[in-house]
Amino acid sequence: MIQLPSAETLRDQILYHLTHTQGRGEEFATTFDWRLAVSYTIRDLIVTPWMSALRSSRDQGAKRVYYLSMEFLIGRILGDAIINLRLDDAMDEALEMLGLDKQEILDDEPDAALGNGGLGRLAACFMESLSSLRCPAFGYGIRYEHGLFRQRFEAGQQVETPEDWLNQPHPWEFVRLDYSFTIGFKGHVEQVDGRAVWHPSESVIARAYDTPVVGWKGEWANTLRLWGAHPTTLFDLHRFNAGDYAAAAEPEALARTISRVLYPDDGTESGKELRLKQEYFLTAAALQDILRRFLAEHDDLRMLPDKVAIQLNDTHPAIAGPELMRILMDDHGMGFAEARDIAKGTMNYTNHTLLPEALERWSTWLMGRVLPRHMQIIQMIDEDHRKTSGRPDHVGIIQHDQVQMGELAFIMAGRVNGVSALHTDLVKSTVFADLHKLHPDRIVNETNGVTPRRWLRMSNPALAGLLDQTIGEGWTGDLDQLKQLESHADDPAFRERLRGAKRANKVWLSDGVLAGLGMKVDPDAIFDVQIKRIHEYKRQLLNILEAIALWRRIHDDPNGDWTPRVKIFGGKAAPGYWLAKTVIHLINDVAAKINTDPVTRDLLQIAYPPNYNVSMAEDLIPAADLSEQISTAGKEASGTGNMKFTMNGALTIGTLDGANVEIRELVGPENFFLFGLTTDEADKARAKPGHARAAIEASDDLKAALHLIAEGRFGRPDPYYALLDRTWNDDPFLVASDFDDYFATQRKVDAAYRDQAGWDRMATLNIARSGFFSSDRTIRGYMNDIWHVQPMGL
Ligand code: 26V
Repeated sequence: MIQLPSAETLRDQILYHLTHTQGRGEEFATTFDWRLAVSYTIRDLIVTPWMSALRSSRDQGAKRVYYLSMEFLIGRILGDAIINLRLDDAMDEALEMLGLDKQEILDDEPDAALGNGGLGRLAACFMESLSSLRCPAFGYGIRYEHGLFRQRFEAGQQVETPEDWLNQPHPWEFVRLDYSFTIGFKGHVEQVDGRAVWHPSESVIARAYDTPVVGWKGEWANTLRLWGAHPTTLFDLHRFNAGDYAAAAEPEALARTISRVLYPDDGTESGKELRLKQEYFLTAAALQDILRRFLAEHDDLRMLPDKVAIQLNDTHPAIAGPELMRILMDDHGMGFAEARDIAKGTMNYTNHTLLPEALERWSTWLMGRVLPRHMQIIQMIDEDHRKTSGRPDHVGIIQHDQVQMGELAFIMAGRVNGVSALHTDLVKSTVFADLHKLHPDRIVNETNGVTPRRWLRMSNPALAGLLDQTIGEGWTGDLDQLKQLESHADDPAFRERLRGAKRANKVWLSDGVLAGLGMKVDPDAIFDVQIKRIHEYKRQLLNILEAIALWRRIHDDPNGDWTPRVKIFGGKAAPGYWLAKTVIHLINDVAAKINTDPVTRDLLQIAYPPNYNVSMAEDLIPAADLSEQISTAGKEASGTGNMKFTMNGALTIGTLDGANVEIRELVGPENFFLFGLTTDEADKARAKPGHARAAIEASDDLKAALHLIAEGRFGRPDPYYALLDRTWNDDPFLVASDFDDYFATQRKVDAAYRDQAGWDRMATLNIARSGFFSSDRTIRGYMNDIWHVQPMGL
């Protein structure tokens, strides 16, 4: 057990850091100064378990886990660290003594938005669970100077501006000048005495920036090591002396470009050279660091698989296979087969998407130019696999002059995993069907999870307090204990308190985010929330069309028995994703019309706060009654937002897609609003010519909604013609086919919500049965099935 400091000690430490670290007197201190002083105070308390974790891992020669990810969507750190150290009460007291507003201090921290969406946020939850479970681990990523772009709306349309979180001191990181590695690109390969020698023609320095990630109860902290790119030569002195200052600074500018900005594409493979360089930069730096640490403790590289488990978060770092083989063969003189077996024994790959446009492919030309030696090794790996597996001709890494990174990752991995039961089945039967047949034991499932510390204890103190009082605090570190709530589902007093907690969260959201949009909403209306990246397959279009149809119905019968509803959207579109941007525009246009309609205003409202991010999710999820998980079946690999809503007592309206399937099974089908085609039915429907047109003709509600858009009832219709045309004539994501069932199911939601006791009972059972979706369970699965590592003793 760690010794917790008192409120007085915290206060004194904050004042110490304000003066001596921040260099400010109390009377001059801004919120920013105070926030840094508080952060340094908390950081001091994390450093102790961090150092002892690093020491004991080394002393015990522990096997370590390395999580390689191009994205870590961390959000804010301070509030989460306070919770994990269990200092919330003491800190409240300390800040009160100092006359400071805690919320204002927490809100001053910029989100670390080093990720696009689900894949990056999963990596952040995993880092927290790895520490909570005392699994020795490092996360490796890129220290992007600019995280995911900021989103504004202008005349209803998305406008992107650069994100700038490092434009101020970042108190959580430690720069490690001694851990700097040279990363080469391009150049040529020479054969010297039968060995290949790569002579890169460009190089940059990867410099380590470490952030400790503290686990629940503050007993253990692992390292998130983000690499920043720096020039090998600072500037060109010749050019400087000749007076050409811009040219003199060129080498520096070029090098830094590599860690300058996060690619915001999320699901479209763009084939850009800079992206490939970023991927290799992360991977090569991580591998040099992993081997440096391994060789400091062991001398036989054949032991690598016993001491090192590398997890590739999607194919983005999949160049790790060839890179590790290159080091083993070219630098350590190993033969191909031995190097291959060591690499395969060390590496594992997680697949996060089946969408063909998101599967990474690099032209052999680009790969050969940027990484000439790796291209050779990829060809050797492909040829070796062809010979040893007896595969059919259409299977292989290189197809049509492209390096298919999924195939490369699969072939170089000991284990390949999907992220939900359904997704893993589809991985086996679709993208990797041929490879699965050749390697039937390789693919395993690890259903995603989320950390209950951030997503319940921190973000929903009202519910967390009720849980503590009802079943004790043990659920925070052992989410299965939520099961004990089941016996309270029929207790009216408990349900009353649950409703009170939800209502308080709804009022908080209304007074904060929604009031900020100039909206006044009824906290007793259903809060219906869809927050995620804007993507065709996620079907925000289905949701907004339902809103239009409902609006029309209310108009036809304004005195009908309607259940008031506030629909809330949040999410960004990739800057080049035209269709997604059109959907954003449509949602805003429809909102502008409906929200000012005196006839329906009290029954239906639409809110779309801009710049959705982790912090906004923390405000929205606890206030949600209804969670929209309405992707076309077979398209959402897992979803993790769906799990957060369930834990926070929202009910789900959803399709049989991703982890929705498991959520529904666990909470019980009677406590889940299911609609829509299954994966098989969707595939069949899509194959029928004219499927969308037929569905639209058969649905008065949908037809009317589409006509209202085309008639210009929500502003000028011309921006929407192409979208409407696609919905009528193509509709690959089956918005039309699923519409009527969705609309009808929403009316069931309306009815269910009016039965308060019934709704609260369902909400209680959703919470009680959500324990499975803790990322602690997921990480235990990876530890047992994939990494073969044990939690460390203290
Ligand atoms: C792909 C690309 C392609 C190159 C440009 C940048 C970029 C960035 C991200 C991606 C992959 C997106 C895949 C992804 O985020 N998948 C999501 O993973 C979640 C965690 O497993 C899962 O819950 C979501 O269902 C799945 O969509």
